[in-house]
Amino acid sequence: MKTYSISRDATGLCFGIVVARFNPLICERLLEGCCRELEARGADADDLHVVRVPGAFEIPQAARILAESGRYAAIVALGAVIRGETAHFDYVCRAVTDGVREVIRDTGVPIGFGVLTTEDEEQALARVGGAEGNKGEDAALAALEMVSLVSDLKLPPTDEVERGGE
Ligand code: INI
Repeated sequence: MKTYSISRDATGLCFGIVVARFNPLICERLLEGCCRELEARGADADDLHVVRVPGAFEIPQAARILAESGRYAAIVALGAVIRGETAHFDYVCRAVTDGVREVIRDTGVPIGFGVLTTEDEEQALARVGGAEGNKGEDAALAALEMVSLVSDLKLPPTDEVERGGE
């Protein structure tokens, strides 16, 4: 069996991070987790470029501009949509998930999806450093893994199981 190798080495890579300002306590913790993960994997803090948008609904527009700029190896999208606080929860969730997926499809640039969609703030807090870990870290790692995969998949697989990182 041959496998495609995975790199988790962020050395020398530049990332665009789009973070919503809505639900700031949650979103700032997502951002901390995201940056911590990328720096732990070798990224330079100066290569993490953060753009804050009003809410999750605005994430895809900013992500598209960053992706189309060609400056970034990957984008990370961070936000928190909490059902208890909005009657249009479903619309905002749909807009941000569809929008981010369309940017990936149209540009080919990997985007880690760290937008929480939860029933209440308690569930969101559990996902930014509580019982469920930090989804900002998870989204950053997913984006990083996709950077090498999207180029490696154009070539036949190697026999290596993994390379770089843990
Ligand atoms: N935006 C969020 O990121 N999370 C939410 O929970 C939320 N709620 O509750 O409404 C929310 N709304 C704002 C929306 O994303 C847009 O910024 C707004 O509609 C202006 O376009």
